[in-house]
Amino acid sequence: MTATYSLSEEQVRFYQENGYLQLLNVLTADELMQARQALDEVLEQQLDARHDRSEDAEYRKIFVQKVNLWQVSAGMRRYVFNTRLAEIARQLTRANTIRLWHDHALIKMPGDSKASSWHQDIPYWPMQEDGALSCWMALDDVYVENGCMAFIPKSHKLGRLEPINLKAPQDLFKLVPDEQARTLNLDFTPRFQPMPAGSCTFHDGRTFHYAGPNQSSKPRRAIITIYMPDEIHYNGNPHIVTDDLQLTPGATLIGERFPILAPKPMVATA
Ligand SMILES: O=C(O)CCC(=O)C(=O)O
Repeated sequence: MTATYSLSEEQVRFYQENGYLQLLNVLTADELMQARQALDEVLEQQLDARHDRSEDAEYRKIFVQKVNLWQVSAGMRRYVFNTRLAEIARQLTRANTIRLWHDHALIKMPGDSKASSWHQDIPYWPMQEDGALSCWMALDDVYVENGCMAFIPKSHKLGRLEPINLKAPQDLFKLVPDEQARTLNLDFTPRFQPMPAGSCTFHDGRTFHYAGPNQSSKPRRAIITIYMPDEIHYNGNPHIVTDDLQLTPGATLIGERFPILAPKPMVATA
């Protein structure tokens, strides 16, 4: 997984302006097959509470969520350490270095499926700075009816709002100050992101996003890799990924639990 993905300056600008970007067919057919296989194998395993967030039946209607699978599966580690994806994250954020925050698999099961309500990610992450971003990789073809992602362009410019309770949805849009919406000229029409398997979207942790219920007859599988640009500091809030680390507020999120996935490129010297 080393070949680079050629990103245009226009795509980088689109991401910076709108807070998300869709990229089609980023994985090769082999990489897609390996990622599906790795995920399906890990779903057979009994995972402890540090890796399994789907113990609650109501939550499972939204999605089955498994966290930091790179730590429990060689195949998932190969996927998460994909330098091509991390390098895209580095370019989109214009960062020097990209580190892993965590990965998670979100599987929307068919049947009694619920929407992933409109939310931002950053309010749930214990980070002092903004800028962390997600790569949402479709392992199945996704479309509106099985729960593809949707975004609100430019909503990242609103900054951090209050965290929404995903199980008892509040209306995220009610939290938006009218004046800010006017100043930013926000258009709240959702931009749905249907795409074939092996394609992905990147979104900033502040961008409003949503996925509808899975109304198809098959699971909708996605692997999300969350990247941190440059130095991000711990803000002291609880989180499944940091709870066992006894970090002090202000600590930099570095070290083997937050590995560098895209290093600062070497500058050629004369
Ligand atoms: O996949 C979903 O249903 C929601 C994804 C999401 O909220 C995220 O990747 O932050």
